[in-house]
Amino acid sequence: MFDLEMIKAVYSRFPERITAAKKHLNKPLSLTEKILYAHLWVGNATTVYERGNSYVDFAPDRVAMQDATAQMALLQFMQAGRPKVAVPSTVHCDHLILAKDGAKQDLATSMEVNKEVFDFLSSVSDKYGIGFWKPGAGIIHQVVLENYAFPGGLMIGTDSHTVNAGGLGMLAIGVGGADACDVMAGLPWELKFPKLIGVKLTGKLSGWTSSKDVILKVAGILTVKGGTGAIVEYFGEGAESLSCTGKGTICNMGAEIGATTSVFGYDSKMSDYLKGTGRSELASASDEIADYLTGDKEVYQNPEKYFDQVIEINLSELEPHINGPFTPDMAWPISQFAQAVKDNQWPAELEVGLIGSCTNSSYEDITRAASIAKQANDSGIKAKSEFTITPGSEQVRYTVERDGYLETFEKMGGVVLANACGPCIGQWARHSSDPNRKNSIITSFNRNFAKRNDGNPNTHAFVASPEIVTALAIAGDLTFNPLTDYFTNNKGEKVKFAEPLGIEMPINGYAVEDAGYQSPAVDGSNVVINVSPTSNRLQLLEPFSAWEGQDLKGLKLLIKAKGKCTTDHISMAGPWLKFRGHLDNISNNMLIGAINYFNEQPDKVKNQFTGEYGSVPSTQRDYKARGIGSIVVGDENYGEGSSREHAAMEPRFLGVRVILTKSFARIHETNLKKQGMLALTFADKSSYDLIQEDDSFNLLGLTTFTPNKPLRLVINHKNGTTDTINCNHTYNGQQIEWFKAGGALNIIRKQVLV
Ligand code: MIC
Ligand code: SF4
Repeated sequence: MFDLEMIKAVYSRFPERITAAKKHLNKPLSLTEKILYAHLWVGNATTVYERGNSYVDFAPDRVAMQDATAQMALLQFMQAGRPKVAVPSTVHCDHLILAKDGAKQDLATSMEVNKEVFDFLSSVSDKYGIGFWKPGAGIIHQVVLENYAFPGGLMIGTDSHTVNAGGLGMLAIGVGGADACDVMAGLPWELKFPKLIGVKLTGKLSGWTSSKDVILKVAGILTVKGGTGAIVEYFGEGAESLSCTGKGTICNMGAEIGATTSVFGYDSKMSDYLKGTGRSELASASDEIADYLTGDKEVYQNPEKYFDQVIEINLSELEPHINGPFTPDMAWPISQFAQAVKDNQWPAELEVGLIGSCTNSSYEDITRAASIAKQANDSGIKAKSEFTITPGSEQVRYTVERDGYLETFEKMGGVVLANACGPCIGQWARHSSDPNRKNSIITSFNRNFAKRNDGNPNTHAFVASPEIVTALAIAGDLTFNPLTDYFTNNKGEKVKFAEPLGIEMPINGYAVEDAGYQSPAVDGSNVVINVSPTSNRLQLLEPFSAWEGQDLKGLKLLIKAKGKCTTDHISMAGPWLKFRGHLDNISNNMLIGAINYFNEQPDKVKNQFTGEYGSVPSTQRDYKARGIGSIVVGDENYGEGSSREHAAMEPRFLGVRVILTKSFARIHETNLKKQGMLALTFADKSSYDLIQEDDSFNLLGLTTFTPNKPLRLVINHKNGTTDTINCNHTYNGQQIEWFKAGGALNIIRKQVLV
């Protein structure tokens, strides 16, 4: 399945390109720089790229897509007019799978409900030469780690947690479907040359502390936007002591700090993992160029000199952490957590513990959590909370079942769910009497935004390592600290948990009967792709219209969003996932989670023509019908979270012209540009306060739209006064062309036609 020849070809370029880059820059290089310079589209570096400023074209080695985003990516690719994908690509069916009764039943139901979409993805994959991982095969990032990730590689994926592959020394970056479409069409992929954050790990993990705690701690330090525009590179003796899958966990959740990606240098743990997952030849190939697959010694010895920011964490002193609720960066060392629960009056009763997901379902994670579950079983007690396990891949599931660990969880009262995203993405049919009840859950997943897991805004979701989740689920109590507190066994005795014990990789090796892979047709030209015009799940795309060539006048305010506005607020997942291939239908969820600044309510905005309050999508549809464009105003880090480009395509489709915010999350900003939208920021953040509910706007300067030159926005208030402000943008020349053409895809299409 994995393409050793391709990887060897990539490796053969490393020595020359990296040596040339070092000479060019006249300094030692971090791993991040090595990988980037080895993947420049133009070959050797021709200028000095300014970190955080220069847009650079790269040539990624692979593309990975998951079912919920692949639909839009592939609908766009179908318009690009190419017979086959230009780089190895895969599709993974994982997000559309329900979590309700248990793996077997849920998988069967999901295959039936989503048949049309899975058939579409399978036939498009077949036609265009894309590897297809069937429902049940596993979660994209775990499958990629086991099969495709390689040290020194550059990959893009249509999911923000693509970054997981950094655990195997790869620069793996989450993007929107339009970016994936370009790369599959054989075009370069553009990224602003990142800033570099170095994280030096000293000491060694022990006891209850695990890799998850490293990233929970880092999230607390950097916050959800601290990594924006940067790649985080981990190094130091502590890094070398972490298992490869543990490194994957750290990189995976690095998406939560907004980092472009995170990476570890190639080491013996990675080599062991490659060998353990049937890739010994790749391990030897990596060994041969090992020096090029990690940062230079001088860089790691004097990190302050070479990184833009350096963080140091001593693993020997690191405490287990619990992060949340409602945001992944609210970090609590476990010793302070019980007090925080009390002080904030979070519900102390723990209703559900959920382990697994793309970030924490390795053999090591499962064995560590199972060592805790076993202690409950040995004490004759069951978990007080509900408890679920989502394995990351069929290979992991099969192996842990063979080795008896799933049975351990089941004995404790756990339910094994399908190898899929399930509850992590709101595909969770939670058994609850009241969908608005205030309650607490804890997961080993990544994200805990309001409503994410079960759609209930009052579910307080916390994030911790699988072993901490397991212990708390057994106690049924959020304030339980397994390091110091006692639980009661079936004899009424007070007992303390022994520390978790894990096994990095299965002693008898990984095994699987049917991994769930389908290879594409050798010649796909005869494969026909059917999309029914009456389908409510899939809709072929119509090109967006080009810019009208003039300034935008008379725009209305659609919504001024207050506070956190993640992609989950802009285009909610859960029940809406089913419309990810149907732009018109999914547009009915546009911004329904965003809080209206003027009334503090979601999905209730004023229609400036009728004066009535209605839902955001219906109000915007009314503006569209009247031929009036609009503006969405946002706060800081607008669009954080997912890579889903629906959050950009929906406003584009419904006629919003400008998104004006205090700041953007990277992937979302690019997605907006790709779709021909204007993503602008307040030159002076306090101008956010000038925006009033009945405002109309004129956006000026578009006829001379140039890089680094602000645009002017005239704000006409209802009382007849006006304010004029500067709006910054980060469009380069190429991106301005996207805007003018009405979207990047219109340009590709034109190139194909000539
Ligand atoms: C997520 O974790 O939010 C998702 C669901 O995996 C998304 C992708 C999506 O919205 O389909 C992501 O992280 O990019
Ligand atoms: Fe799936 Fe959750 Fe991982 Fe996203 S974070 S890929 S929804 S398991």
